[in-house]
Amino acid sequence: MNDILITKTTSFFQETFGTEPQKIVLSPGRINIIGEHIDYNDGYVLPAAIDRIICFAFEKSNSNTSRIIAIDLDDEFEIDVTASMELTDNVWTNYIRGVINQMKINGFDFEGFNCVFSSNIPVGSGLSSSAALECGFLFGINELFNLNIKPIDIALMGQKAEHWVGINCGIMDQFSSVMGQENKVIKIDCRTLEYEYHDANFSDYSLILFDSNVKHSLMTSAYNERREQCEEGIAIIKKNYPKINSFRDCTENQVNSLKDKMSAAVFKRSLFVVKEINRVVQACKALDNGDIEILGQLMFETHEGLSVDYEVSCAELDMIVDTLKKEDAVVGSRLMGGGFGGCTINLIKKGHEERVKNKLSALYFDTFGIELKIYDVKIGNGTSLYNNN
Ligand code: GAF
Repeated sequence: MNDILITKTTSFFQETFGTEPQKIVLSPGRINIIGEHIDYNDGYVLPAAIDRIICFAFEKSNSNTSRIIAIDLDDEFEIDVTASMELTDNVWTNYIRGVINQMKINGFDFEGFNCVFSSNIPVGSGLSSSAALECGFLFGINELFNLNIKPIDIALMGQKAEHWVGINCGIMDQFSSVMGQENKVIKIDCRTLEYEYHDANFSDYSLILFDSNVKHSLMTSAYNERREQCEEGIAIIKKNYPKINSFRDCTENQVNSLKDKMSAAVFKRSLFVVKEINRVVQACKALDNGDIEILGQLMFETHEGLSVDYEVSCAELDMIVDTLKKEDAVVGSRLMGGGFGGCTINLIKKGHEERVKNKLSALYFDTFGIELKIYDVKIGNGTSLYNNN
């Protein structure tokens, strides 16, 4: 699949500019095993890069003008890299503008370029195509102009670009897109940015994504609101327990003791975060020990928390998880990413995948009149240069 994408992108580049690309970059989407809405709460997350990517082809344009072409959208724009960056109505271009803006703010100097890109990461499915776009683009400019930007700074600038576009996201998506390793999940400490790789060995279970194929428009505003509610929650906790600095140092009992001091929403969000941080720690141990049943159980609990306490699920995602919970062959399932649509991540006993897929697809279509999409993903490497010689 990726070979076809690389050929398509490079051929398009050659036909458009009449030259060979000077750099080709592959930038992956991500999954998250567990630890949702935890990155901006200074906790731990357990994501991984996947084998679905955006492919970019770059060359220097030898002027200040840059031309950027999104093949799949049949759209393009030109930009003067020395001009100041403004948000526009054409959303995809804002991610590029946001990255250029960040690079300039951080003092990185570069000239004009031509860039063509194409993707096989589904958009709006919770697989973080936006982080792949930001980080892959930034990685390419870094390589093209030898700017010596460290991988972690690529991730951090990508995150800032996303903030500029309007979502106050945490670091998980950009970090995993840049730092991913084949067959490894990354346990990231989002407070210190320390990280460790763990084998992504799910033993007798296959990792499968079910895409609800819905995207409820609330996402941006609700995401930012959740973040604000968590900030309010931790502020109340700190005030009452001065030794506590973040949710990870807090117990469920301590949150419960502050129920009367918090609004109902802030209380529920805070409780979810404390529980979810503990689940990530347990899940990582379970993965290391090959206890996939325990890992799966924790995933079901995460979904329940995201649905009831964090309120970022929707009827379609709840239906998928509720249906799969009744299947003996499904050991774990939960919504993945920001929520309000997109994918569930599921662990299905090997040999039962096709049966479960067929049954769920039929039921999902009967219930919502919507086609369920299915992705068998593999855990892949982070953003990298592709050598076309
Ligand atoms: C989105 C955000 F971009 C991430 O930072 C993360 O908060 C995630 O939602 C929820 O875990 O993907």
